[in-house]
Amino acid sequence: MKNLMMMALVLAPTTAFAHASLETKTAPANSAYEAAIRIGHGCDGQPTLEVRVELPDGFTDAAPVAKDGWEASLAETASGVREIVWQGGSLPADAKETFAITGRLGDLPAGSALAFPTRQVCADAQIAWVERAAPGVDPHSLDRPAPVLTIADTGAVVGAAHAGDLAIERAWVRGVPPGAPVAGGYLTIVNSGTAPDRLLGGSTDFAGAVEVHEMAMTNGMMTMAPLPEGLPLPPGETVTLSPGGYHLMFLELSAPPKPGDTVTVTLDFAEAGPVEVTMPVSQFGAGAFPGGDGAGGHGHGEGDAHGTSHGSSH
Ligand SMILES: [Cu+2]
Repeated sequence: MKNLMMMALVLAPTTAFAHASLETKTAPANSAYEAAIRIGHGCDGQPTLEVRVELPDGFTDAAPVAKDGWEASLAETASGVREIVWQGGSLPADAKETFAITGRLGDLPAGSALAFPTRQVCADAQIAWVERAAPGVDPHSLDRPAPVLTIADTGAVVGAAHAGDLAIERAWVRGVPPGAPVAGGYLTIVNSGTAPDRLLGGSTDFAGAVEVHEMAMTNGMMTMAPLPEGLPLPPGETVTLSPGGYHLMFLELSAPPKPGDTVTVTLDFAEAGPVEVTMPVSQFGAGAFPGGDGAGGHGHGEGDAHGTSHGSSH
């Protein structure tokens, strides 16, 4: 490792380039998190052939997001540092791409910082994005800063709630135009307990009814139907309601949710009971959580015709 560092010091150009950085730089503790690291350039004009990202303490269940043309693996260095390694691909020196790792953030204090030291390996050069700012030092003054995630103040996070062993994350409502008859809601539910629960539905003051729906292909047509028994939440599992899949259906809208607003929804669980969640309202047709951490902006969009298909089916 010492040799690698020496090479980096000798060969890294001193010009300021786009730094390797996280797409989502803040996230709440005790939540799912995708560390998507954007690589902005090669090593001194050479294509990047390998990317290694160290996994910080407090970030668990780490798994690489599959990436075309690359093979990813979890490795452990001799000193016990765990890292995700992408190999086998070649990223041109002038290309920008994202290498992502899914995982979970532990019970970390708000304001704490998790570094994801990142190394780009080229044919005969390397860049080590591993520098950490000392207290009182502006991180922008560093030549090769490590990508850093800051743990958000959970009191300020919309779209999240806890109830017993259930954690609700990234809950949002898709904005609809005035006059729309229905709207969809989406969220992730983590059941970290040992007993099953079920999401039965809910209530809110902007809709006459809140149901849990399932979407399915029937004879080549996308259809949806309420789940009469509710949505099962097996112990130890994470269940996601997302556009094109399970969703909350807000019916009989009295005030269609407007983009940029937040709405309060009480979710009804068979075991955990009622749980109130404040949900941000996205733009029309959005495919992912719009909340304040900038998530969803890197190619995971999953547009569907849900909004329009609902108009006629309800
Ligand atoms: Cu529906």
